[in-house]
Amino acid sequence: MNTTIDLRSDTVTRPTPAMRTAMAEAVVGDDVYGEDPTVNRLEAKVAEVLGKQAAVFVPSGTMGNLIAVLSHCNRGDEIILGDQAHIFMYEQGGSAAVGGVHPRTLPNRPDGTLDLQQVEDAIRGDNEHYPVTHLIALENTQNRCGGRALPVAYMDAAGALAQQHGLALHVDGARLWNAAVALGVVPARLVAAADSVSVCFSKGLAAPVGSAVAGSAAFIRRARRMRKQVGGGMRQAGVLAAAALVALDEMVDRLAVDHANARQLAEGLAALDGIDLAPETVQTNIVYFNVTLSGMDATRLSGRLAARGVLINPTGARRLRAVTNYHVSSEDVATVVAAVQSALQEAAADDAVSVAGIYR
Ligand code: TLP
Repeated sequence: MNTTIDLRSDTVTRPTPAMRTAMAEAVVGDDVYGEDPTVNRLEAKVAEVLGKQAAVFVPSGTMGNLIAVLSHCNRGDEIILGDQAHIFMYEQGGSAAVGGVHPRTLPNRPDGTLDLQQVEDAIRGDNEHYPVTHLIALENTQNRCGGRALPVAYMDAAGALAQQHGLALHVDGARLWNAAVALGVVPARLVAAADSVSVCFSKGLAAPVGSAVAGSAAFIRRARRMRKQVGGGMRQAGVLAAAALVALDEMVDRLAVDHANARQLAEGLAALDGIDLAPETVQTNIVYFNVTLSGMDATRLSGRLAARGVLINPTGARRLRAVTNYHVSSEDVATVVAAVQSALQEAAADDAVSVAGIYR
């Protein structure tokens, strides 16, 4: 029996009973030969859901982004992306390290978008001093901006800008499902203007493993070659694709529950002395907050919460991130708020004791 409430990420979600059954019963074959019927079914379904010609199944979101960038760009080309983008922050600089692709970062605005005027200004002219700008990448939802959903009109405008300048647009849609649910649109509409999209099944949708990249048929042929090159060609991967199919069929609409729980958490935390957060900015399942209590920092608060059975990661000196997910209920959220309050009160009491100690 697991009594820990784990808000470190939605990546911690475990497969549902329906997924385990589907995995056990999956019809499989060698996917590198294109012979796994379950993988083929998943790829066709992902392409359809995202409104693209084709898709390729990959082990992780990181690999999906990497092969997408590598399939768009040659060595020395430049990608324009946000300074808070997962591709820039959390992928070990893979597109530069593996693909020789030069990152040109622009500040993400608090709502997760890039200023499209700044994007346009950053596009390089034809000058032999410069790398060749080839790609714009957006992230929807934008994780480090608090899981903000970038709206359809913005996505369309970014796509139009890319097209006008002969660039490609890639969307890191690890949580595109969350964005679609929060905005009340189908995923395909959100990425209609994108040339490629990566999506994940193993985060909010609770599948154990797996992501996909979608785009034109020609682009996905290149991406498939890149996947093989970086060691992502899987064999009887249908056991994983089977869980991803269940994820798409059964787990997308329920993300609204995670979003409601995140809002409840944000409102509960915002009411506490020593916590700073604007609950109205919480749109999906990610809640960033700052601890302002003097003498307390994010690592210490995280430690005190762990001692109370609540796991929340520090993401900065005073900043923490809590991610609601399939295993976290509304009652759990109430428990988490109470645990944060008690951790802060205990810290304040300890502080009072040590101050008293100084003057004794
Ligand atoms: N994000 C993880 C950590 O790496 C930060 C998390 O806990 O949120 N794109 C986005 C927007 C992501 O948030 C992540 C994972 C990925 C790509 C990478 O996916 P995986 O972990 O499957 O490689």
